[in-house]
Amino acid sequence: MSNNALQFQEYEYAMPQPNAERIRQSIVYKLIFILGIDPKDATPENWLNAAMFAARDLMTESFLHTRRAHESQRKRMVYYLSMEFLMGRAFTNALINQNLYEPFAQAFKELGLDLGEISEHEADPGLGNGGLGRLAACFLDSLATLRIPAMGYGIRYQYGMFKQEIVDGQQVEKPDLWLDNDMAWQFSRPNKRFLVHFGGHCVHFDGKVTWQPAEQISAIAYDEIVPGFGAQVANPLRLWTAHTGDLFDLSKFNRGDYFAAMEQQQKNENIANVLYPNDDTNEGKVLRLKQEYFLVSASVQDIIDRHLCRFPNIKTLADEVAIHLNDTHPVLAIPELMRVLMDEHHLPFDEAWAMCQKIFSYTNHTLMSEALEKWSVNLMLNLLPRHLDIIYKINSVFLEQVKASGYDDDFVRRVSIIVDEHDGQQVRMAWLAVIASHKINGVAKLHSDLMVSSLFADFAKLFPERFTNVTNGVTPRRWIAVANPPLAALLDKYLETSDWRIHLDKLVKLNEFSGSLQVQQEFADVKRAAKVRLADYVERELGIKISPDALFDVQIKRIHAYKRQSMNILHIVHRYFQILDNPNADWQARVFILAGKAASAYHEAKHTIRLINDVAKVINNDSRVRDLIKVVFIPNYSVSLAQLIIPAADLSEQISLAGKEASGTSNMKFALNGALTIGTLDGANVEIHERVGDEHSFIFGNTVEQVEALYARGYNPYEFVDNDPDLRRVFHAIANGHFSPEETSRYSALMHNGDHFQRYADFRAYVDTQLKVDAHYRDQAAWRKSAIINIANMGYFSSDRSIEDYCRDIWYIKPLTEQELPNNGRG
Ligand code: 26V
Repeated sequence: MSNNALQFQEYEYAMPQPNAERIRQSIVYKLIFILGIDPKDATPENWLNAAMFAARDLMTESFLHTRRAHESQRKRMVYYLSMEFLMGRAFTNALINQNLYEPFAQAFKELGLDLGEISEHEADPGLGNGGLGRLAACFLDSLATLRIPAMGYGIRYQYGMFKQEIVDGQQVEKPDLWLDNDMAWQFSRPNKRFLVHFGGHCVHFDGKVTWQPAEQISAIAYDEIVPGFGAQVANPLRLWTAHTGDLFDLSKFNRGDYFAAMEQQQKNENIANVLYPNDDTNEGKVLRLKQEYFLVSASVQDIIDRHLCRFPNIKTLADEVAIHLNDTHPVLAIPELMRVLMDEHHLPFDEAWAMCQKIFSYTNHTLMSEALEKWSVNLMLNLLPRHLDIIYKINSVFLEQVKASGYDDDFVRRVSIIVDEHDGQQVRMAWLAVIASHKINGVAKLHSDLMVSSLFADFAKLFPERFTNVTNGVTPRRWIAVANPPLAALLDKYLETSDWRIHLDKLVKLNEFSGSLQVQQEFADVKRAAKVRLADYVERELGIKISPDALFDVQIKRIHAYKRQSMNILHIVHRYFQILDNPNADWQARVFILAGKAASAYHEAKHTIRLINDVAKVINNDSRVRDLIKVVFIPNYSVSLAQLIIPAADLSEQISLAGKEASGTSNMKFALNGALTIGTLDGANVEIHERVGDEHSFIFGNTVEQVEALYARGYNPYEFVDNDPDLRRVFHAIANGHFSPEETSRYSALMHNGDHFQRYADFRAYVDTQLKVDAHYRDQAAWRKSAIINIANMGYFSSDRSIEDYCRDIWYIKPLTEQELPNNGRG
């Protein structure tokens, strides 16, 4: 029998029919023989580790089968390049996706352990900032579930997102060494090693260009297995680490300057050290540029290697490969691929360029100018001289075409990749992405429309066919099946099928039950159980007692001025004053829950966190409020915390200034878990509202057009403050130190900051709408009905639908069919 014909089932580890008994044996085996630990001494972490090894064995089978299918079927593949993947914990997700949760739970029970408790010991790898990183993780889940030939590429940062502690009400950042308790979930691939070069200069000779770099570093792969739901397919997420190994600064080493060469080695190993904890400003730091190039250089080399293993000719690359750029962060993949095609495979510019335009596509995730990446020409010249050359060439060919089409000089200047700024010439990465990609998409209808009418208006004139929309989605596996098993059970029961997990549209049948008191009661029980779980956590971790009978009003996301957490606070303070004024009115008890991290240099956002905590301290300790309001800031927001909080929410706060939130994805997760939305007409709120209807969601505030009109006539925040006595009172209380008596001017700047995101303009509509929320909640039957209708109409927001859109409209990729995949009997 040739190697190729080996069947994995021949090996004991394959466990063709995993049952609780075999799983128990496997876990104990791993504990003793892989980890070298005596069961009598094993900690929960050790047990978890052993169980993860046991689960990984089972996934490996699907993974290798998938790889064989990719190799033999030679299907076109998509590579998803992203600087961030916020995967969340892997273990429970893997068990659920492979239909192994029950036998593992049973195996643990037989060992006298509780699976739920043990799985809480897994670290949550925070390899991303927020929405963009979590979207990438949902997409990987959908790609595997839909059997799409796909692979993710990212960086295996040693330190992910910082750990947030709250000390005296303020955010303190601590390093998060998530690899410390490494669960050995990833496969290290020491043979997948590529050199990445930096610096030096270009030599032009005989019509050819060669780049003679000054430094080199190796990228080494780790593969994380991403199991699709149903145990048929598992795709790799390939994460690169930086290793200098025996490679140094070549010139210094050659000069015999050993220590200087070693010093350089130290510096280079920093490349994969830390995730930039910024999602709102582009700082233009050298290390960040190095990280971006490190990712794309290793990935492009790997993609080409993989292609040449399957196909003999580099010229067919564009037929076999799609590369997707998750925002502009991996955009250097464009000049890198051009460089490899031209300098290493000797293709002429035109041919290489035509291939690139077929291969690349790009998603824009923000219109905010602060976050748009630009790199200084000088910096690029020092670090990536050949790439700068290529970018100049791309730009000049492009601008010639634009001129030839009759556009004026001003237009030509506006679309140029290179722009003159006060601090020198800059390369606009988004421009490069648009010029090189055959498709550019926004992430919600409104955002895609604004993208075409504002940021990329000039380009939309040139290439209208390139611009499209793919509304974001979220995976129902993690956001219902893993995060909210009781809700999953309820859906199984009333939909009479479990396959809403892969056909989320099936939720629509729930509409028929929205009026049933029985279903409403069962839903209420599920919701209450989730609220009790969260209340227990809050009491245990923060020592604050909250009642599960109160309305849980939740805003959890990155802290940013445009997301307007401070407007939420304006409402809380307003409500507080109203209760003090009218203590005997029929107030609905509420618990306000907030969580989120602020970029470490973003002072306004950090002040907002402090304000939340200062307000919480005063209100939570004011006995006159009699538990009618509690305010809780939950530290260290993460995917795992989101899984705990979202199922417990009654009300989902989506209150960004219209036009600023590209999509939002927590809005979808909340609605899917039966929370009602209070939100502005921004991002995907618009599409959620379209499906859920006016009666079952609370839309308020200015529209994009009204916001624009306010800016246009010269927005004056005091006009709103002065004309609304309620707002005036709240405003002055906060600004004058009512909540910070020890430092009365603490929030003066936060309140008098020009109100760029128009909190004061939307205040009245917001607080009035909150009263409608109370009224609706008081009618519990009506509220439960609305919650069920929310769930029923979320089918569209599955990330499976988003991925199908990408495959059909952008990547032109087809899934592996059932026949193309060997079945391992666990589907
Ligand atoms: C931006 C930057 C700017 C340069 C420096 C590093 C860095 C790192 C991350 C980002 C990401 C900002 C963009 C982002 O996360 N956008 C969010 O994407 C979500 C998924 O599409 C979307 O739902 C959110 O509305 C959008 O804010």
